[in-house]
Amino acid sequence: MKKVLSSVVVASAFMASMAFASNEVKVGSLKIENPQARATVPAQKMSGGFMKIENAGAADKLISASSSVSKSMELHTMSMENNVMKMREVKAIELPAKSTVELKPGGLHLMFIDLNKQLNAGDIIPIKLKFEKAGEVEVKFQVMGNKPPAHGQPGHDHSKHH
Ligand SMILES: [Cu+2]
Repeated sequence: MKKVLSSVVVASAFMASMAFASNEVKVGSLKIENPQARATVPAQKMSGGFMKIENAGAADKLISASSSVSKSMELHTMSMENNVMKMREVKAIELPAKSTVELKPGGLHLMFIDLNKQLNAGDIIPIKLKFEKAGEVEVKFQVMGNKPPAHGQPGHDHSKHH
């Protein structure tokens, strides 16, 4: 993470650190921390979004997400089936009372479907999240990730994802 920052946005390191500092959003009894999206290579149509959701109150659910950079967004889970990592869509992401749920690579995640632009490390992508009880909130996701490989080939992370 530090390496990406220093090589890509040396000049705006100060602004980047400010973006990180404000990277925590509260809505109702939920606190959303460290929202991140994964960088893409040109022509890549999907990517993943990750965050940590702390629920200090009663049980809630994340029921949908949307952004202006993709046609739609889905809620996904990933699991091992016959030694192969598989993703599938889930209707909602459960947020049990007084617990923390982490969306992270290899597990639950947001999925950008049909991206209309490339996501570059350092970009800020506003995503609207809708919770059953807490309602709607816009969260700024920071794009993190590897620099696109030299020949426009998908990186190892992406080939695994789809
Ligand atoms: Cu997915």
